[in-house]
Amino acid sequence: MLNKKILLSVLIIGLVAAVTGAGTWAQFSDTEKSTGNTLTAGTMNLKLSKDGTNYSNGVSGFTLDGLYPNDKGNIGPIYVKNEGSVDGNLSVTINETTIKNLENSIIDPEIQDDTTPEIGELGKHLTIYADNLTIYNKGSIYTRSLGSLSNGADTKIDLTYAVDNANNEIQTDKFVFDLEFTLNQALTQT
Ligand SMILES: [Ca+2]
Ligand SMILES: [Ca+2]
Ligand SMILES: [Ca+2]
Repeated sequence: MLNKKILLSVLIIGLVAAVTGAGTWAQFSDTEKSTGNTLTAGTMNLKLSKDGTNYSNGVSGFTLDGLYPNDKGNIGPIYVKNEGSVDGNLSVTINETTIKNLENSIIDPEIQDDTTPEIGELGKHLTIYADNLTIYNKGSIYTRSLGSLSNGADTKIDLTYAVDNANNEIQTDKFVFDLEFTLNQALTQT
């Protein structure tokens, strides 16, 4: 019995000695570095073009003349490009503060139907589409998603219009507006 206790004590002492003595043992070692790690934020830069080649930060609008009741047609194409490094989602709307309904003087045929010389009526009878999605309809504005635009990608948006069954009150009237395209970072990057 005594021998067993002595043997156990010797084993424990030996184990403690082995553990505490480990740090003092010599061993090889080597360290190397990966230097200058740098993380840089990307870019998101939407650009527009009217011909698909000369992209810039915004373009001048289109000018159409000669609209008439029940008329419809093309306003023009706008090319949009994501020149950034980050994927985005494109949307378009009309900036409400830029809308002008100009009377442009009441001419003789208008007199019978138009009693408001300060405001034009064309906007009340007009619908505007971007890729066949309504973005303006007789005074109401809509923001429309035009899909994803990955980094470096471009696409063409067709702008069209339609005039309803208006009467003489729209003659010579002008409807002026700014289009606003917005590119928002996509939640999932490819
Ligand atoms: Ca007029
Ligand atoms: Ca008027
Ligand atoms: Ca008018």
